[in-house]
Amino acid sequence: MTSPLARTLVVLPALNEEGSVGDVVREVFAKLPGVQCLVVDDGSTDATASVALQAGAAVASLPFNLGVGGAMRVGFKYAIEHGFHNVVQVDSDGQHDPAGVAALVEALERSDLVMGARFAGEGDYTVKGPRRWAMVVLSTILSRLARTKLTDTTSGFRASGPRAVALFSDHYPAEYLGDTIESLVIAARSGLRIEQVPVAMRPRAAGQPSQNPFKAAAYLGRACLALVFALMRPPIALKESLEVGP
Ligand SMILES: Nc1nc2c(ncn2[C@@H]2O[C@H](COP(=O)(O)OP(=O)(O)O)[C@@H](O)[C@H]2O)c(=O)[nH]1
Ligand SMILES: [Mg+2]
Repeated sequence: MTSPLARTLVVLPALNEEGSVGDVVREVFAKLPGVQCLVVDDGSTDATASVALQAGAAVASLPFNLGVGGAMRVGFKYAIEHGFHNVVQVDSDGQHDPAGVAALVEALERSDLVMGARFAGEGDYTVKGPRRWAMVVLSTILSRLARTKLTDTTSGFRASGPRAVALFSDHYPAEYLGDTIESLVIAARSGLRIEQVPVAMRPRAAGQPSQNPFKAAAYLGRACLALVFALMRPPIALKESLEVGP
């Protein structure tokens, strides 16, 4: 295990993605030589697990739906048990181009958590209306907390280096919405270095999104509430071996 990609585990949280997960896994292997791939099948009722296995991924099948946060916690623990240094989360619906993973992993040389940001110049992914405004509010608050400019705080396209993997394997929030907003709050307050890198977004390849525009606006309203609750919790101390210098 030498190149950074060989020390990287790509984790795909998946809920009923039989129509796209196989292609995403194959694309990950084709575009990222040396990388390994874990699909966390979160209580799917379709053929997600067998399609992912056939495409060559390792598959963890959860007995019932835990949500993206719980699924990612499985991914972080798997990474530690199998000696991976980095974890990159990629959607299994094809919206994230695996080609972007290389830039995220490269940025892990200087940061602990790297966010793939959709509004930083790449691609043509746009969001309008209340969802956009809620995103601006979240970005402003979280950018301050993280001491770096973050424009896409709910992005699921993100890379974690060794310190973030260790922190998240024990503390990745499994509550509703915790996987996006609260995980950033936890990372920032534990002193991890966070940065964002621009990525392109594509339309979902198959299946159903978990949200329509109305649900999306409500989602972001609740995300703001989740931020308030996350800020009310006491910070988590890093284990000594992981502590960040002064
Ligand atoms: N493990 C897990 N994955 C989920 C769940 N809900 C959605 N996902 C996955 O998370 C990713 C993003 O979900 P999606 O519905 O596309 O959200 P959107 O891109 O924000 O519209 C996809 O890979 C989904 O399969 C869940 O409850 N558990
Ligand atoms: Mg999607």
